[in-house]
Amino acid sequence: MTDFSSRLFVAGTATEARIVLSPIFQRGRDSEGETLRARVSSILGDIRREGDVALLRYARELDGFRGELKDLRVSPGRMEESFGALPSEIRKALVFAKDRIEEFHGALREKGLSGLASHPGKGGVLVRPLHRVGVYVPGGTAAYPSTVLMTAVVAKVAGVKQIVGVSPAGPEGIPDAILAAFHVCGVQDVYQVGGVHAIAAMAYGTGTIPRVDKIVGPGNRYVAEAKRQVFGDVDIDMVAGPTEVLILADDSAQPEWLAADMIAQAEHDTQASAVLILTDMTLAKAVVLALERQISSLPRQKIAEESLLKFGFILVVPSVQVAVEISDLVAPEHLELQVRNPEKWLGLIQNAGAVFLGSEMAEAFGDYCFGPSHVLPTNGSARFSSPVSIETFTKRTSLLEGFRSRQELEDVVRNSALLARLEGLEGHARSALARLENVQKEFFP
Ligand code: HSO
Ligand code: ZN
Repeated sequence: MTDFSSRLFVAGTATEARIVLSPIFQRGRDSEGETLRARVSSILGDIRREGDVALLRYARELDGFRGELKDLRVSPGRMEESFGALPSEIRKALVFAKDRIEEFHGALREKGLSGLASHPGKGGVLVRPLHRVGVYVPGGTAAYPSTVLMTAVVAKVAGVKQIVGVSPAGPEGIPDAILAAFHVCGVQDVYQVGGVHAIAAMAYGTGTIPRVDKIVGPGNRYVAEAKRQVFGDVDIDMVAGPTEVLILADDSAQPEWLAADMIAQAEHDTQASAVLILTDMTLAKAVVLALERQISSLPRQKIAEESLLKFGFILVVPSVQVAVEISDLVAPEHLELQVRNPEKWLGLIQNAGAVFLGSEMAEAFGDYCFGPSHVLPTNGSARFSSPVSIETFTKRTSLLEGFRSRQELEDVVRNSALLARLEGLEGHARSALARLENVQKEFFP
């Protein structure tokens, strides 16, 4: 039986806690970085120069794909079949999740995030959906149908016209569950190709895969680096890192639920992190025991164990106030508030991808069915970025229209001309002045 008592720590202040938690800030920052960047850059260059020829070569070499170029595209019929082959309960669960995601984001759209928001005489902003978006779905044990829903459904609600899906082929092609999820979202253009070459194909376009306006979705370190490098030629949602949860608990929390939520995060990946911060040593000890008991029957025990032993922390602090300070330093992807009156603490929180209020609200609800996208900022990036939402799939155009009075026109003309001359741009000054004859005279005696 694994002993998790070594994961129990005490910290008096947020600064002390930061030192204890330092391993989680080091994740993914090792010496391999240079080599990885160079490898990614060379694959991107090959696809950019050679298009389909390089795409097929890399698909065969790196994904183990055996077909020809024309076989890269998955037929819509095949996706429908994959959906039909699932047990009816699971089909219903996919549709249930899709409906809830649609409802959640649809309600936000109704609140005025789209359309023309114009103030008379001031212009405003025009909001338009992106035309074509690429959804990347990782392969291997991180091939989640839920991620298809959490990106494609949101894009659809935002009004994106065309969604291109890519996912590595693997020995038997893209897993049926992923294809079924694409079918549920009504995505027609799916290609069995993954990795850096798939990102490159969507960023630059090849004969087979069309160029998209934005690439979204998680991926391994290569995919994350590829997204970082193509950014500028195409937009990206974020550079995703390993997933993480931070749970704040007071003595009202239940040790079994706390342990279950830590394990749920840790089972994702050996680099995943689960941090529990609480004010009660007795509860902390109960969680250690609950972890040991619960993990022993977990199918992904090995992964969860490795993750918890490296990046799992049960940290006892003097107050919820200190716990909140620590949370803001970590800026976690998921923050659970398993405390009394969670709303009371919400006001103090600045940095988190998603907050789960109250002990009833398991993070797993957010992964599947609650409604917001589970594609969230990781690795501390909640300090400056946001979850995937309809805003991810829209862009804004500024509008300038109309003056409310002649005085306003004169002021704008005169001050524009002054600033233009300050910059040595006489052409700009004249263009502004041309709009107002009598002001012009004043400037051109
Ligand atoms: N917790 C992951 C999402 C996920 N969980 C997918 C289960 N499937 C990152 O937010
Ligand atoms: Zn999850």
